[in-house]
Amino acid sequence: MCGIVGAVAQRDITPILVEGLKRLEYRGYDSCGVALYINGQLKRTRSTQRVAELEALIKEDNFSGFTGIAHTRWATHGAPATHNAHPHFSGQDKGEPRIALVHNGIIENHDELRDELKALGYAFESQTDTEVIAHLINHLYNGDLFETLQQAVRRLEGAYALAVFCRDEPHRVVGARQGSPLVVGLGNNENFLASDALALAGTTDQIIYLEDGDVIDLQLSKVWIIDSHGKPVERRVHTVHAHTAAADLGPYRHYMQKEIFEQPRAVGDTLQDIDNITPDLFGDDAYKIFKDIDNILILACGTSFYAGLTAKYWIESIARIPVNVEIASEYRYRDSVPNPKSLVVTISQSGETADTLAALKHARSLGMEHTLTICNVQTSAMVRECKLNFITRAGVEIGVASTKAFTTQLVGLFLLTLALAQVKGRISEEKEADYLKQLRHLPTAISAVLALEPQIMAWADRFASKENALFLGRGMHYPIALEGALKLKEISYIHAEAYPAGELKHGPLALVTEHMPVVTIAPNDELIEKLKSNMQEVRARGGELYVFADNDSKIVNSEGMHVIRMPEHYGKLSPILHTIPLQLLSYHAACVRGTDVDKPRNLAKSVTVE
Ligand code: HGA
Repeated sequence: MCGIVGAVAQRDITPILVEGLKRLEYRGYDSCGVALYINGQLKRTRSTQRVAELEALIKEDNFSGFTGIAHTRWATHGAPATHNAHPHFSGQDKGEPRIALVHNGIIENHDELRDELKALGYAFESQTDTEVIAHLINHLYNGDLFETLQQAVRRLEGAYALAVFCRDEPHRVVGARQGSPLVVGLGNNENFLASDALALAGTTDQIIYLEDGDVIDLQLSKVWIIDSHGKPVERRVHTVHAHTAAADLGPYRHYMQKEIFEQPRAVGDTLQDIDNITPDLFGDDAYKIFKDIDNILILACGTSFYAGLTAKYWIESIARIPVNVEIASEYRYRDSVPNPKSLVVTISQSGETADTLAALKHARSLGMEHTLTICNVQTSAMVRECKLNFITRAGVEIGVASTKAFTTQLVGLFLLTLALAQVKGRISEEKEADYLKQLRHLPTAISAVLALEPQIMAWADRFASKENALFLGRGMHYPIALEGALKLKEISYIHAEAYPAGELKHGPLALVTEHMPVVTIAPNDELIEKLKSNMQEVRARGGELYVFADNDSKIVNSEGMHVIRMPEHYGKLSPILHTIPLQLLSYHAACVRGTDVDKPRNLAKSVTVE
């Protein structure tokens, strides 16, 4: 999702701004722009094309400057059009703008502020919520931009990361953070702001992670932070070895395909250094906290929510602790009954998912202090906000549709299951050792499933002409069916729904005709006979079944029943293996349909707005 880069330096910063935007591009955006201080004036260029086009425009206009800000926008208020793209200007009274501003997030009281500013004579060029902040700052401006921003943010409701500069103070960029990520990059007589340290890779590795409520003053040789109480504050400087987002595609056509094939490595890395199961894998206090809790509340969104649903089956069956899994954006706004003995588990690839962060804060405000996150980014807000954590080692995920982040989350959640079972005395040493052995074998087992790609491609050809699909699973494979349907929707735009197979007859069977492909996850577990009956119900209505069956499950190809054989049944870890063919099916169906696989329409990576 949208990105911010800002800089004050004594050299031309346009290449740094453009490079920063390019590094954030993979997150999805619909327009971009840059503003610079050039010869006493603020100049900007904006585009609804890619950052490469913006770069060309910058060259064409011969733009260069020492101070500036840049943005990739994922529209929330106002269409993705040039006049809505950031940076926004204010103070054009004498023809020359005074304030330039970029914003990530949503200002909830923008209507009220707009009315107020209109009454003061401000004219609005855009339909964005952002433009009100630019005019508000211009209206309050007293010659000191930092002081002005501190005053301005007091009027804002909602979420924001801001970078602002002013024609009258050319060696200064100021910023603020509330609910949307923002970092400072420290240089030698130059300083930077960005929505993610990744944007500054190659420019500086000295990073300060700002906290909610921080307002920041960035000058050439000074960085000054005021916290939410208005007090000056020192924040720790981290040395961040940021990885290059624009990683090589290698032999792959898309990042998504590359990331699907990286899963043996990602799962292997996530398990690296784990010699035995111990609560310490989640932090020093984990033993004490796991002892104290009597239930679990998992909060997440999208694919991470489905990882949470899978974990419910594992935890309740192995650790015998009751689990509730909730969509973060629902939980944060509903009346719930808090239990201080809950372990609140958040799951987020980026660790910056706005809804999940807000849900976590909500849970804490209700007195639930035991918090744990499963996250792919060590330096994220989620990791900072939770007492315990488990960092997956998927590596940077560039494809918007999550693949390796999901399977490594499942690995983290299975380890959590075992650690909880151990602390609660609900698992024998032998069983624990047995599960650990299966986990260690996962990379090899995943590689064997990846080898099925050619067969899955043949199925994808037939899928590509469909507009609807059903996914069926039972038990702990039902969340995997949900994830499979989500993946197909996201990247191929084929409408897909997932059901627990036993639910078919309660409604969705009405949709089944010879035109409806029905993808079925059929592991050889205790539910297989029930599932076979559900499959017959589909066949009896002419539905075409595409079945992923374990080698030992005795389901054979027949008319209307296409079967791909997976390796032998993988016990409790089977959901991880059954995820892989569904990823490949969606990926290849999308390729046949010619969609933009890594940047599906309307979607963005790291969903940092509500
Ligand atoms: N609300 C602003 C910024 C959107 C944003 O943060 N996108 O990721 C707008 O619509 O321009």
